[in-house]
Amino acid sequence: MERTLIIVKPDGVQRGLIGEILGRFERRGLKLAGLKLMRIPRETAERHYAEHAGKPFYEGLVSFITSGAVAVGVVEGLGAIAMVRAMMGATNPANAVPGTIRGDFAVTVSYNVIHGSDGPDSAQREIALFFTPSEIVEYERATDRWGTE
Ligand code: D4T
Repeated sequence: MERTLIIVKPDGVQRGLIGEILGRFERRGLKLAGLKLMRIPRETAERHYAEHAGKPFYEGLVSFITSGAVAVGVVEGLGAIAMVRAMMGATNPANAVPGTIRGDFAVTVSYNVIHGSDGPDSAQREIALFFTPSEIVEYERATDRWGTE
């Protein structure tokens, strides 16, 4: 089992896409292990995007992600990290294939609707940044055995 962090960014929340996006993960068979609506504090955003510090788009990125409400989730499942990335589509929505979240709902890289961790290390780091251990919920769904080997 893997866990990954997703953020429905302020543009996705403003456009009423929280349910659509979370619904895609649920319908795929992935499980929500954590979920919250929040306004990200600037310090948390800076830590989240630390790898981009100094890049030309960094300031805009931090002010955008802190500009409004976001929905933050922990998504769990077999191969969840790569699966969520594939479902998100390319970072630049111009290159995102139709059927992906960005390919269906986004046009520009600055407003690309969703974030998802890009690997096991970033997933672990990002989940710890947004969720305390007690906010991650371990539970069984009656349907879990229909989607696992
Ligand atoms: P996130 O981190 O939001 O899931 O996006 P990705 O993992 O797909 O892409 P990323 O880390 O390379 O970029 C982080 C974030 O910065 C915005 N961005 C990126 C931007 O505004 N201009 C740019 O030129 C790039 C490369 C979009 C996503």
